[in-house]
Parts: sequence; structure tokens; C-alpha cells
Amino acid sequence: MSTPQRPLRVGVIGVGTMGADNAQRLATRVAGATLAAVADPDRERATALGASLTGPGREVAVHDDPLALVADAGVDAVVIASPGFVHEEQVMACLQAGKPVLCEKPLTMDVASARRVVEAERAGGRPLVQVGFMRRFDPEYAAMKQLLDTGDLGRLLLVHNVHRNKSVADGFRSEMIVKDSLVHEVDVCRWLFGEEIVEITVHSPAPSGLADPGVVDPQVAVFKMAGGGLATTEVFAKSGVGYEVRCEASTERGNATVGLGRGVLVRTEGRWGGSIPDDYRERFEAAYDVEVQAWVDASLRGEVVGPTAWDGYAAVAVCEAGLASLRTGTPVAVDLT
Ligand code: ISE
Repeated sequence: MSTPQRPLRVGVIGVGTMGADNAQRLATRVAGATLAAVADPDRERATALGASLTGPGREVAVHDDPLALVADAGVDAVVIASPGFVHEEQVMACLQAGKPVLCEKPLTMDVASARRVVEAERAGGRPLVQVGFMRRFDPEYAAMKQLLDTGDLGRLLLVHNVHRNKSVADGFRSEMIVKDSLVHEVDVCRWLFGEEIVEITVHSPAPSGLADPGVVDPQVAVFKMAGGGLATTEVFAKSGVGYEVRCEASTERGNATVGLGRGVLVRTEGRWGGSIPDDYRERFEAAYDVEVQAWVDASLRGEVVGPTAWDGYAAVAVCEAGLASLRTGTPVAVDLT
């Protein structure tokens, strides 16, 4: 009889919204893993989270230095949910320690640092990085990708995305709408087409009255794909409505849409509708579950699945070109050398 494998002992860096969500997920419902440690410069918050998730047979260590968590001999693999500007240092530490890492998007804040991560991983000789583009794991998106890949609908010609947040924190500038929100659709389009984005234009329509002063919200981005296809995305940070994420793919023999509605759709006299989630944790709960489970399973096998460091790098490069386009309103070529 073979001995059962020891669970993957995971450390979570960052105990904000996504970090706390993933720590909870790992402690309570991911098979083959256990939450071993949390880290945050805000020690009080990390301690409170660790204490709330400590249970019979589960001790959660608390670090205020994220690099100490990476070095902790009781941690086999790391989830990074800290702000983007510290990702490079933390991912590099994981690579150096030879520990698998699931890093929330964006991989890093600029092309040069994202490139350093790709090169360091290659130099190490084995893939260790998965980037947190969770839409790829959403059952609806995954089914659409599978359908497109069968070829039954012919070639993919156009993609139309809608990405609306009900609201975002104050201080969420125009640039963050590109780097933090639009970056998801950058990955979706590269993945659905199976091609790189070669040019991006970010249009600045008249801003909504709900937008903070000086913030371009909503924005409309147009991606030109390497094979000549086009994709449009409305990205709206303070729509005031709810969390709405849709994707429609137009092909030679029909079209496919995801994100039209969840749960029970009610039709009564003169009315049709359902509910809209408030934020991404609810809309993408299943996607996060599948994503983290897939990462744990792959880490235990010594593999990486899903979006790679290269995907993270390409997304950063497209967003950087997107920022240049946001400033000028003209198309900007994406350089992926
Ligand atoms: C946030 O960081 C996310 O990743 C959400 O999925 C996105 O909808 C939101 O705009 C971002 O700020």
C-alpha cells in the first residue's frame, strides 16, 4: 500500500481582501493542502487571521516579514496576495527557495521587473510560478474556451468584454483601472485567441459623474491580436450597479457569451431578471476554488498549470502599452521581445 502524500503546507503573504479569502479557502476547503503560515507587515491583522483559522491539528504561524514566511521550513509553497509593488522581491525569494508560488495579478508593476522574473524562473530550470488570472478557472469561461478550441464554431474573430465594478476604493486612479482591472481581459483575450496582443488603444469617453475628479472612468480598450482579430473591453470601476463581468466571442459560425446571469432568473409579468453580485469574491468564488485546488494539485506533482510567468509578463507589457495609449489616445504597439 502506498503511503499517502503529506499535505502541501501553504503560507499566504498579505492578509487584505484576497489574502484573507485564500487563507480561509486553504484552511477549510482545499484538498491536499493545509494553511501553515500567514504574513503581513500589519502583524495585528495577520495574528487575528491566523488565530481565527487555527484549529485542531492546524497551527498557523504568523510572520510580519514576508521573506521570513518564504524561508520558513514549515512552508512548502506560497500564495502572494500583497500589493503589486512588492511582488518581484517576494516571487524572486520563492524562486530562490525552490517553492511553488501562486502570485496574484499583476505579476509585477513594470515590464523590466516582470522580465526579470521570467528569466530567473528559466535560469532555475523548473517552472514554479502560476499567476492569479482566475477567469481561466471559472466554469463558464473554461466551457467557452473548450467550445472554441473544438473548432466547431470556426475561427474566433472578435471578443467583446464588459468588466464593471460596483465601486472601488478611493484613490483608484485611471492607471489602476488599466493595470488592476483591464489586466484580466488582457489575459482572457490572449488565452481565448491563443495569440499575443500586438497593439492596444485605450479610449477615454466622457467620465461618469461617479468618477473621482481627474479619473478616466469608464474606459474602452481595443486590442489587436497577432492573427488580425480584434477585442473590445468596457472597463468601468465605479458603475454603481454591481459586479458585472461578461465576455462574448464572435466566430465564423456563431457566438458564445458568458456572464449573463447567475442563480435563478425570474420572469414575471413585464419583468425579467436575477441578482447581480456585489464584488469579485462572490462572482468568481468557484473560479478561485478551482484555481487554488489546481495550483495545490500541480504543486504536489511538481508541475505548474494555468497562467505562467510568461503570461504574467505579457499582461504587464500590454498594460504598460495601454497606459501610454491612455495618455495619448492613440494606438500603441506591444513589444514582447
Ligand atoms: C481587483 O483587484 C480584481 O482583481 C477584480 O477582479 C477586478 O474586478 C477589480 O477591478 C480589481 O481592482
